[in-house]
Amino acid sequence: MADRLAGKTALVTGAAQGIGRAIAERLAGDGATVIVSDINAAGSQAAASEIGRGALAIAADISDPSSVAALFKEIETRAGGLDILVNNAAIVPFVPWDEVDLDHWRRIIDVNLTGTFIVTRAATDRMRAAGKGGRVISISSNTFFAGTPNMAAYVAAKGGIIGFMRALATELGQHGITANAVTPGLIESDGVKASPHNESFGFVETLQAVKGRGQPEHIADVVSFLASDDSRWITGQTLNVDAGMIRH
Ligand code: NAD
Ligand code: 4PL
Repeated sequence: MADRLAGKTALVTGAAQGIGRAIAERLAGDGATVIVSDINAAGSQAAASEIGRGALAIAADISDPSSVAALFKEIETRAGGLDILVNNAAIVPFVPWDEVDLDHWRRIIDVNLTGTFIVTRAATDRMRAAGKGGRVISISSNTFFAGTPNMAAYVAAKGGIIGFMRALATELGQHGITANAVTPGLIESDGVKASPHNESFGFVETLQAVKGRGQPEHIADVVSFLASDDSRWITGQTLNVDAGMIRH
């Protein structure tokens, strides 16, 4: 499937590490010009230079409208148009319900859900203006189906993303733009490895139909398909990628 994305430009948010980084690497391998964006400027620079293949690093905070406006200005100057948006950036918290206060709730909704809106607003406006269709792929989570503990605000934001992609698909289908959500199960990303979630792999594996530890590449391979022309008849959908932990 080499070069299935030749001639396309893709923006991946939260791509300095973890799942976003693996997605950026996979889309670059598919021939896309990839914009590696992250709030961590040094990390996005390092990831882009390691990925090579013309990948560009542009730092941005998805929750800050002026930062996102600057990101899209840079994309226009350095890459031209945008064909594929992968909304991956998010905070992955571990906060028991008794510690979920309003500040935490607002922060998680602001970054994980409203940040996804801010980037998607700018990206789809440009896709429409270019008149060449497009792909929006948003990384949700199977915690929305499982009701996983210690992340109530996160689970709510991830459900919001699924609803957002459904509505966006309805409104933008007429412009040849598809919008889908992907719901990974537990993945051994940089962020998870450094958090209490790292203790959950044993239990989660007992729930999986296919055994093993979820890796960022398991998600990147599916995002590659959803970014490609092969997925043109799929929109408004939620694709669960969790080794069969959830069956629905
Ligand atoms: P990670 O913490 O390893 O990486 C997340 C990246 O997002 C980091 O580089 C971080 O700097 C960046 N980021 C955070 N806030 C940002 C902001 N405001 N603006 C721009 N960038 C920002 O996380 P990960 O595990 O690779 O998760 C990636 C995505 O996958 C997230 O949407 C997460 O919710 C989702 N997900 C992860 C898992 C898992 O088990 N790892 C499971 C399901 C879904
Ligand atoms: C099953 O999205 O999907 C822990 C942490 N366990 O972030 C997730 C599962 C976590 C998940 C997630």
